[in-house]
Amino acid sequence: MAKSSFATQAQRDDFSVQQERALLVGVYTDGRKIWEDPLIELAELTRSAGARVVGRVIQRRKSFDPASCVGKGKLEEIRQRCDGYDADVVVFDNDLSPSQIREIEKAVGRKVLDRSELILDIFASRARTAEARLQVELAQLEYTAPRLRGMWTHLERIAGAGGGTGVGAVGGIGTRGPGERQIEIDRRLVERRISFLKEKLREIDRRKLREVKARKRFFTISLVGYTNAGKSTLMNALTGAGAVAGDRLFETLDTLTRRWELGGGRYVLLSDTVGFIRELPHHLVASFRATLEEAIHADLLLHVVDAASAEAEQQIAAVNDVLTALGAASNPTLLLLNKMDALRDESDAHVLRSKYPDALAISAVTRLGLDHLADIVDSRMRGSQQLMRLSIPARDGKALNFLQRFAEIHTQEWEDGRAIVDVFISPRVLDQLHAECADIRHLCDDPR
Ligand SMILES: Nc1nc2c(ncn2[C@@H]2O[C@H](COP(=O)(O)OP(=O)(O)OP(=O)(O)O)[C@@H](O)[C@H]2O)c(=O)[nH]1
Ligand SMILES: [Mg+2]
Repeated sequence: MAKSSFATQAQRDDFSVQQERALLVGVYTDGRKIWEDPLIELAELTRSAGARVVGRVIQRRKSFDPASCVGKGKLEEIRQRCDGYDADVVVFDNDLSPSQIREIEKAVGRKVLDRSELILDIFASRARTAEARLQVELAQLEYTAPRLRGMWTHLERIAGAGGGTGVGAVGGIGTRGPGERQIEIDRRLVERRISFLKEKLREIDRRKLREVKARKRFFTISLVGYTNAGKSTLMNALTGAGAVAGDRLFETLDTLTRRWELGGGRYVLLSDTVGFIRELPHHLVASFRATLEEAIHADLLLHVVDAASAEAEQQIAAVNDVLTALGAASNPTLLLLNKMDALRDESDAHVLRSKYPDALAISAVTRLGLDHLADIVDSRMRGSQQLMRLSIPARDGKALNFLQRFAEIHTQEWEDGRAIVDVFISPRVLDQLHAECADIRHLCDDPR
């Protein structure tokens, strides 16, 4: 984007920061807990969005300035630094209101983005499937629409075409500041588009739930964790899935489910999904609910941690916050301290291990600890199974086949046209069996 001496509305309409020179600004009040270098993560996010970080400004204040977040003096300093560094865009670590953004843009003469807009920009550039695109567009409309003025031309076009689903739909739009009447038209077009997207996503949600339910006969496991913790790398190491892994934040946006063979013919279904981040914009959490549905319904969550990161503990806490927001905080979870091969200092691992004694140390790259992980998962799965004796009509091949696939048959005998089966079976699979085959008799628990 060409740099100009002051920010016009046209600049605000483009939320991409590709290849731009970015100045980062963090404003922190006394009350807020500050990490060692509070801008490390914002720098990572900016880099992941394709921009170059050219400078940083940090301000500690008693409270945020309601008009422009930072004070007047600091605004002038930011402007000077932008000139000095030849910056195109100023990225704030804080969430800003639309009027704050306008104030700051006026003062510094550059496009200003806040942290949520930056994350949305990254999501938009990564969205590949139709579902992820719809989810990102909805989040963008809900978050950025109040921050835009000149989006109506574009929306009119997509509304007229029956509603396209292109991401970036919100970017690259008209150039003028509309009057009051136009703003009213904008608002209605945005609302119409939002309800269209919501209805589409509800459809997807219903389909997802059906899929998740259909998998209920299997033991299901979801990988969750901070972005860049190594979930996709672990997924590949365990299942050979070919999930895209890379050293960028939010590499994965869609859920991928694969069979993970545990040995002895037993397997579970493993899902890899979108990574979490501290203060994940809540519009994104809401929009990505369908994608995260897998995590909510899994029998076991594997919480993958980048143990080599200096912020490992804060990241664990951030992931737990998102799980709580999704209603999955009490799901059975196993903590995995990943990247053990990359530790800078053995004592870091020692601190983490003593804080989380139940965690398992692994490396998705060197495969350290992965056999042990499979053993633990196998015993968790078996732990949910109980031994019982069932009687099934001998001619009901479907029921016997079902048992062979989803439970573990211990012994099987034939008696008066019925199969008497001692079987290790989970309560869920038993429910399923009852639902599918009418004439199942439960003879006794643990016949040993
Ligand atoms: N040294 C080392 N690097 C690892 C390990 N596991 C993953 N990585 C690296 O960490 C980076 C991120 O890995 P991903 O698997 O893409 O991480 P992710 O959790 O799927 O990230 P998102 O999809 O962005 O949420 C990649 O560069 C991997 O090569 C490990 O055990 N050791
Ligand atoms: Mg990934």
